[in-house]
Amino acid sequence: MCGIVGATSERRVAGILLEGLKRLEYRGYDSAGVAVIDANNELKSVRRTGKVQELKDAIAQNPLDGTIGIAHTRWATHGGVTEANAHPHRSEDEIAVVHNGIIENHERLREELKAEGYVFNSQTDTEVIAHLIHHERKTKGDLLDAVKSAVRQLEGAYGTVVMDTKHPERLVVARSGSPLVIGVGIGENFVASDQLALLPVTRQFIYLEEGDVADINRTDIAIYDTEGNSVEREVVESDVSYDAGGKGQYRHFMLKEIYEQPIAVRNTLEGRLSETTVLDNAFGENAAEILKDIEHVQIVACGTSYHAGMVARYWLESMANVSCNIEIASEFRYRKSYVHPNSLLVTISQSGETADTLAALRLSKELGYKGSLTICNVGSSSMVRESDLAFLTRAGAEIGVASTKAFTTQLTGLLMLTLGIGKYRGMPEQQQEAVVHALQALPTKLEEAVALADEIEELAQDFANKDHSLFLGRGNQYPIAMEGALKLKEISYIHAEAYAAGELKHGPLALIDEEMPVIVVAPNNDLLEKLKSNVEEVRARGGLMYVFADKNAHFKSDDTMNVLNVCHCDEVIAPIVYTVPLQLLSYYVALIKGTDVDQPRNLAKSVTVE
Ligand code: HGA
Repeated sequence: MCGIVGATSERRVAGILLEGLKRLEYRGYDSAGVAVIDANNELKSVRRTGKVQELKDAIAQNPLDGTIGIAHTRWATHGGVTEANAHPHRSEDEIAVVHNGIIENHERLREELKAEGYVFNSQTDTEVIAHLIHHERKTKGDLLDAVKSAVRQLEGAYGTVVMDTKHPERLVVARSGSPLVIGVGIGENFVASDQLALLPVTRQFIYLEEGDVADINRTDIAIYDTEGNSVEREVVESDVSYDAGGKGQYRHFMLKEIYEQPIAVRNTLEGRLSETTVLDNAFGENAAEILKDIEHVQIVACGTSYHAGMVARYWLESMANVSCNIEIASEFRYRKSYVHPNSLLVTISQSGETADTLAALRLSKELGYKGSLTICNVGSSSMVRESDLAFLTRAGAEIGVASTKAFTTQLTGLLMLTLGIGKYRGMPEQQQEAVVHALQALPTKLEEAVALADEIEELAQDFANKDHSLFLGRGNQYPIAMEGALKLKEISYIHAEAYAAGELKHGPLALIDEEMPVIVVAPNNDLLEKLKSNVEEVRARGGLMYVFADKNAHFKSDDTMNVLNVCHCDEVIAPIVYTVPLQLLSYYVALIKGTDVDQPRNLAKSVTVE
């Protein structure tokens, strides 16, 4: 999603801003821009569609010389991908604005501002912010007052940074529904939508809260809450490490992150298990106070995280003896749902800033949940800060847009949550211990799964010129089939659908022919025989199958079936283990097709707009 960087310093800031944008590139974007106020007190800006590198090249030709500036990577929501729609947007060559989010009442504001004589140069919702602030500043005189008054008129979501030639030493920023963090420097200060952008210049951060407006110059930071009161916000020292060039020996971040899964999961487990069960405080201090009373779990998530939640439903109902619903956040937040007594709301998000999931979490506060828990990879995120309980996945920074290690560590956390709730709901001790042992074996099993890479690379050749594919699974492997299909779609652009294998005969069998490869996830569980019947249904219709099977499941390769043997593992961790070969398949297919693996077209990493 969009990225924001801003800086006010004694030194020139263009280099800092561009490096910040580079570090946010992984989030996905379609255009980028920088604006500075130069020594003649003039606004200078450069914008480009395409990659940050193109913006960098353009600025190398015509250097931007200023000690205060703002920069943006845009993922278009309103208006096409054009230079004119790229941020920063300007008003009367005095105000410049960058914005993440969506202004829902932009049409009405646009008409009102046009009536005041403002001329619009873009189709974006963002441009109304620039003109509105300019309009307010004309009457109020001061930039801070103008921004405060303008944001009161905005409906929707924004993280915005504003610069004004009439106040050339200040950045005024506002946050509502889209994250912003202030980077505290020595004799210089910064702002960004994600601390990763600022790690080369500072490790001291202030996380703005919802409704905050801040007035920042080189030496001072003043913050005001929604009521306009001056407030103090804690300065936090970040321990995040992120090497922007850090693909190591790997060709893509995605491949690196697939290979990192054994270690990522080891980190997820560390210090959180006893010999017999999970420790309550894995979910936060006093977690037991909430977990012990839980009678129902409502999971809310989007995309890959939603698939993790789907697997968790199988685990929670079958082992923790607790009922569980799972819903896509964008649906949940706009429907009136029934809240069971003593319900726990579980949100799942890599970034902890996913707009729809965050909105669902906020909504849940009014709905009478017993408590909320987030499964999240970013400790400083809004979701972690706003949930009663949090389980940090410790996957490390995930840069590839297509989620890999975030997903397997989420699953690991959710299996631990099954223990965390199950132990209060009569889950037999022996069963808890068995899950603990399976979890302890998981990193090694993931190493074995990753070692299938060469075989899968070969298999991938068969998919490169296919347009469609079908993924099948049963039970808790059905969501894994869905995740496999999502990965293939995301990075190779091959149309992929997943079905619970028992559903085949209710429609999708009509699609089967030799042009439609069928990928089957087949661990050795009690649904294996049922799955084998489904495989025969495909074979009888001339389908070509790729079966990812437990070596004890006795599938044999032949003319219509390619079998890839996956290591034998405990059934309870099989969904996590079988994820890896499917990730590798989509990676190698994308590689052969030559798509942009780490930044697939039209997609963004942290989806901070609804
Ligand atoms: N609505 C703005 C910003 C979009 C955004 O935040 N994307 O992540 C635009 O379309 O330019």
